[in-house]
Amino acid sequence: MRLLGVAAAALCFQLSQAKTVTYDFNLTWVTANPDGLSDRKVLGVNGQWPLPVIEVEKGDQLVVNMHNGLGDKNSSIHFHGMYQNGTNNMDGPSMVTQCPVLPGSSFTYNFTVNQVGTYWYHCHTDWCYPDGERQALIVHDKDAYFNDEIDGEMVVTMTDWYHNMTEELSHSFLSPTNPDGDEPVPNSFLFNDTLNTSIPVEPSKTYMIRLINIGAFVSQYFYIEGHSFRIVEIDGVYTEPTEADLLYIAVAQRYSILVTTKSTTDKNFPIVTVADAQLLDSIPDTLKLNQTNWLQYNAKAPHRQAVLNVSSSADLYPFDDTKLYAYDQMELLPEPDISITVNVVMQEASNGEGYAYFNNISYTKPKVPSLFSVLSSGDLATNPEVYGTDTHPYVLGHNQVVEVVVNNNDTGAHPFHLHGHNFQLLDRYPAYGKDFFDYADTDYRVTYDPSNHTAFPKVPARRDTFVVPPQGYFVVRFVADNPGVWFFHCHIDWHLMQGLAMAFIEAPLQIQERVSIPQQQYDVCKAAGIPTQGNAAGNTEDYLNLTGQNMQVPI
Ligand SMILES: *[C@@H]1O[C@H](CO)[C@@H](O)[C@H](O)[C@H]1NC(C)=O
Ligand SMILES: *[C@@H]1O[C@H](CO)[C@@H](O)[C@H](O)[C@H]1NC(C)=O
Ligand SMILES: *[C@@H]1O[C@H](CO)[C@@H](O)[C@H](O)[C@H]1NC(C)=O
Ligand SMILES: *[C@@H]1O[C@H](CO)[C@@H](O)[C@H](O)[C@H]1NC(C)=O
Ligand SMILES: *[C@@H]1O[C@H](CO)[C@@H](O)[C@H](O)[C@H]1NC(C)=O
Ligand SMILES: *[C@@H]1O[C@H](CO)[C@@H](O)[C@H](O)[C@H]1NC(C)=O
Ligand SMILES: *[C@@H]1O[C@H](CO)[C@@H](O)[C@H](O)[C@H]1NC(C)=O
Ligand SMILES: *[C@@H]1O[C@H](CO)[C@@H](O)[C@H](O)[C@H]1NC(C)=O
Ligand SMILES: *[C@@H]1O[C@H](CO)[C@@H](O)[C@H](O)[C@H]1NC(C)=O
Ligand SMILES: *[C@@H]1O[C@H](CO)[C@@H](O)[C@H](O)[C@H]1NC(C)=O
Ligand SMILES: *[C@@H]1O[C@H](CO)[C@@H](O)[C@H](O)[C@H]1NC(C)=O
Ligand SMILES: *[C@@H]1O[C@H](CO)[C@@H](O)[C@H](O)[C@H]1NC(C)=O
Ligand SMILES: [Cu+2]
Repeated sequence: MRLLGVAAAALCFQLSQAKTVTYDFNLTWVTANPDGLSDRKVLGVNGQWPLPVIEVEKGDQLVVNMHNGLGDKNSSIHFHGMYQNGTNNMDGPSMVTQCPVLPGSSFTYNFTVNQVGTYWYHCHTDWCYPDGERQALIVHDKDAYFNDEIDGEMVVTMTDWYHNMTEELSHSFLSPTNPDGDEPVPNSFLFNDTLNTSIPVEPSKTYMIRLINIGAFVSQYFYIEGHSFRIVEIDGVYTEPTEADLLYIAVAQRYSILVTTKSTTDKNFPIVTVADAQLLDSIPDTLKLNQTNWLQYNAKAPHRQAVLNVSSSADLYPFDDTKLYAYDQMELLPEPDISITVNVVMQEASNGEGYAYFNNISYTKPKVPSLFSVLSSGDLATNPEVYGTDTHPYVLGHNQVVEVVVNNNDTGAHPFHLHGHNFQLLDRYPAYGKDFFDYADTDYRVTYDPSNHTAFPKVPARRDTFVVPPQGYFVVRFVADNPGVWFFHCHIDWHLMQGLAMAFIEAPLQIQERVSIPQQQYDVCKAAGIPTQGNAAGNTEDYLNLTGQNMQVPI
């Protein structure tokens, strides 16, 4: 009780200097046609789509009152990149930290934003964000080191786009007719949820452009004809200002760039995005991979389509984010207390469907959200068995240095995201560029050798989503200083559907001390018929008896 009093006093102090920013989100279906090719049902907010950009400042309390008015679809919201330090129950992934919010139920997200930069928010229940429930979340920073240099800022999203509902596509995707797990091929690619956008600019000014790939699947190359730029932020982490002219932006990644405009206004310049065709199993004739939008100096001047002088995406050599050193100079973390090595494997299971595995486990939802298992299991919470075998749980000790090595046995690149943290990138192979593509086409695979690796950088790049290259590896580290259940998963939504995920149960005894669940969240579970106590099998008598737990399809 006394401790609570102290915490409340500290909070009041904080609130006195910051404000509460409240959004009321009534989720409803609306019709949209952003590519001009097909009307479709999209997941809107208060009858509108695209969704509102959430804008806050560091220190603000963000409150999103979400009501599920969809009638026929479950939902939730994940605030991608937010640490949710002390508010793990506001993180959003269904069956990890909360129950799915059924039609007619409401869930209030409420947390303090103690970080800055470019983020996004999206549905995290049964693959619903590709249906439209995703948008930018910007945390403005009065103290950003580059503020003096910029005359204006803007946010631009990019995404793949499907004409069918995700659920409909999932039926043919996870099916014995698709044993290789070929991902549905998008129908188009959007630029800020539309096409043919002209971004008006003035001459001799510097703009910050916040770029976010809010897609379900496909990475995109980005460049602006005739302009280079400086990268200053990746995923909420300021970088040393770094000159570049071509980016590779995987789904969930963000880049803030400073673009200085020319002094003349006679021409407009194509802003070019190119979908990474390497990820696609087939490319229909109707699919336009290259998009032209414009940096518009002069509305009356021609808006010319870009002419790509490359034959395929393999000829593009994007800036490698391994080399984006963190501006705060945070040094390489020390030798890890725990090192976890997983191998990414995509293969056909015994039922003929294509699944994805970390080692031999394909993530399978527990019967009780893992956070609720932590909160109800007492001292047994430190025992990974409580969380079930196929949630692939790792229990991390408070403040341990954690290393994760991901070896990729698959020929595709995968962007891996960790909730509740960002991580340092120590090593990655092969580098962006030609090898990155060659590796997708050969039988050659390279796994990380801890006794023979290139020197780790003194100040590594840090972000919350890193790409593991085709048939290569990456090595990342983070400190377990944020008690919570944190999902670690491939951000390609199709691959998450196939089980390419695992759960870090970070400092469970500290979670029990810090996290409390508002009554409304228990009500949401009750409405969903999901228990809020027990182990992964829902057993409240014996937390080590997992009889009846959900299991993956046998390999
Ligand atoms: C949400 O929107 C629907 C459709 O407009 C409306 O029927 C419903 O009353 C709204 N619910 C809330 C809680 O605002
Ligand atoms: C974009 O421009 C192209 C070429 O001018 C045109 O065919 C297409 O309909 C436009 N699409 C949208 C959504 O404005
Ligand atoms: C919503 O979640 C509940 C509980 O997990 C489940 O039974 C139901 O099938 C889900 N509804 C939809 C439309 O997916
Ligand atoms: C949000 O959380 C703060 C801190 O716990 C609390 O004071 C406030 O009442 C909450 N607001 C809502 C709308 O739940
Ligand atoms: C997508 O929708 C179209 C039109 O309704 C339908 O013909 C097609 O079978 C659907 N595709 C998939 C993969 O579900
Ligand atoms: C992109 O879309 C968002 C949301 O609709 C809007 O707020 C923003 O201004 C757009 N960006 C540009 C550069 O037009
Ligand atoms: C993209 O641009 C390249 C280079 O001009 C061209 O070869 C290719 O056909 C384009 N692809 C599409 C789908 O427009
Ligand atoms: C493509 O054209 C740009 C200038 O328009 C040039 O800088 C670049 O080197 C060219 N790339 C190739 C592969 O020719
Ligand atoms: C890796 O992939 C190769 C080729 O697909 C396969 O032969 C091998 O068994 C895989 N290794 C593992 C550990 O799954
Ligand atoms: C260490 O790695 C390098 C580069 O991959 C390789 O050429 C070399 O043979 C390796 N050395 C040993 C002892 O494995
Ligand atoms: C979480 O908060 C604690 C202080 O309560 C701090 O030591 C830790 O660094 C924070 N972690 C993150 C990821 O913000
Ligand atoms: C484990 O739980 C199941 C029911 O959930 C029960 O039937 C079984 O007897 C229990 N096993 C042990 C060893 O207690
Ligand atoms: Cu993936």
